[in-house]
Amino acid sequence: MANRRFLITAALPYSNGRLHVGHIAGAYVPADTYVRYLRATGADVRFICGSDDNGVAALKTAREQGKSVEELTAHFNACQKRDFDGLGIEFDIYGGTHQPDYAKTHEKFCQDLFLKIHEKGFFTKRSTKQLYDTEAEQFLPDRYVKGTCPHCNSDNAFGDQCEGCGRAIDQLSLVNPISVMTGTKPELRETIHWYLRLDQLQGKLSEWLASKKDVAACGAQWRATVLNQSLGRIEAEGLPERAMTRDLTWGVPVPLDDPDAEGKSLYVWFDAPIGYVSFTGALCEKNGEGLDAYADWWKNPDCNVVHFIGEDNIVFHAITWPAMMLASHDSDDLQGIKGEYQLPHNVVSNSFLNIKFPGKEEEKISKSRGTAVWIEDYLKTFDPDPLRYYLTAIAPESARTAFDIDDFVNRNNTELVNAFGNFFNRTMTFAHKYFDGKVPAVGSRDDVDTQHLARCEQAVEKTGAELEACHFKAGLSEVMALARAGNGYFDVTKPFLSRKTDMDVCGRAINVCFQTARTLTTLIAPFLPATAEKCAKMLNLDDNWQSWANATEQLPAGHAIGEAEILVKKLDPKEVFAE
Ligand code: B3M
Ligand code: ZN
Repeated sequence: MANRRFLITAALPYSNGRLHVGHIAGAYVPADTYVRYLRATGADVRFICGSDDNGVAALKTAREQGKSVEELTAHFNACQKRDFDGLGIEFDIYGGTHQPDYAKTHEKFCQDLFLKIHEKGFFTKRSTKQLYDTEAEQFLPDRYVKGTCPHCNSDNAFGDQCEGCGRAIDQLSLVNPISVMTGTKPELRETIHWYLRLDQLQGKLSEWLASKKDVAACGAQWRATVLNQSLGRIEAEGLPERAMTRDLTWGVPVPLDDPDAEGKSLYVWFDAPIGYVSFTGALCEKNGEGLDAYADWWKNPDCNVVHFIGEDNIVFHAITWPAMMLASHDSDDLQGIKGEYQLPHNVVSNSFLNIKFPGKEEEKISKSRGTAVWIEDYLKTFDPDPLRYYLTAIAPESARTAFDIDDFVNRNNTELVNAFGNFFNRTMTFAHKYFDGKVPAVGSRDDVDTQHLARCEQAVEKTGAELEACHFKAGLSEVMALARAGNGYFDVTKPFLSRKTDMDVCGRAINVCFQTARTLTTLIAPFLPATAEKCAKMLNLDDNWQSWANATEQLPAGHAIGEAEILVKKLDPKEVFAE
């Protein structure tokens, strides 16, 4: 397992608002968990994120808030960075597609790729009709126009995507379009754009996506939702060409020496995924390896690129972005040629998270209706790990789930506190009281002991297998099952009785409890890093305690342990609901 190489990305949040629990459940907690696990196995990993600053989303919000778009995106880039830090989501770099430190490099990467695709003949320049706001005197790309979805009839459809059904939308297909700028009815005007020939790339894309159905052959477990929304969509409807330029000046300028390109930018979904690459370059530069070292990650068949996203981003990561990379290839190979962009090893997507407040029905998370739990607010009162725990335990890995505030409190108190925390607590307390703060002697282990220790070994294997497959919820439940088994072992061996009759027997049981706690510390670390740090400190472990290979390493008899600490706080429902 040593020397595996992974480039992990988490979707670039739009820098026009704060982050809520839905964002975090979708892409960030799972990505961070995966990165931590991979590192524990010895893999060489880079973890990339940053803000998605370009396009209409930020422009629109800046206009509403009376700020410059630069000011707005810088502000939210910093807020989001703080939220991630507070949750222990540790990127190697947090860039931003239009942040001062990254914009130049980003622009260069985007323009280079655009020109390469252009040179390969995968763009058609086409004159089309687009919606134009005569009052604002501008075209209305993407979210600047709102209307009724032609697919699902939702009134919440925009010129790029429907919020109701998640489908990509051609603005001309919107029923009753309205300008978001002025509320007026737009008219059609002629404009020119560059379209990516997805129709010509469709064959290769389907072949590549179909290869992802075979887990053994491709070495990655692709989720059904991702394959359905990509391969399924291609098979059902085929791929039309899509415009990759916009009538906007906020973004990456179209790099063509052509008067028709003037005043136009690259489509935000063209530039955003390239952010992953340009931020990798910036990271390499920061690390003193030089910008070009990005290619060791992106154009190297030995590196696995894995994208973590929410379900509304599937089409862009499993179709458009791979199509852009394929269109840039000189060789005909789908993948595997050194020096060319490598298609993602996996695209891991979660469904949306609903929310349920006490005494109310489950509902969608919505900023405008105020039905969100904001990370900034959460972190003012609570530790990060209870949230990481809950969001993994209820992860919407295959379908929507709900963040239920009652359930959050309840699971924290019954699972994290009563099962996990309590096991550490009783083991630690016992050793301090009766064994002078040291791990007692092994003694002569009986079947119950050896079976329990074998159970620890199995937990390491099973948790690892689940995490390899990006089954985070299942992985966490393996760890929690081991914590409960630890309590079961404690109850069955009854050191609290044997301490009065036979200290050897008592010590033997406590020794096994310490070995279990040692294993649990490594296993919980990818999920709950702050809690695991506390465990490691209590057990007084040496520096490489996170290594997966050492998870069942035995703590020697006589090993001095640290102070007992409260691992997880009980949450008082009254206090939580007051928030
Ligand atoms: N900015 C996030 C979203 O749809 C979008 C992701 C870009 S990833 C390249 O909320
Ligand atoms: Zn719809």
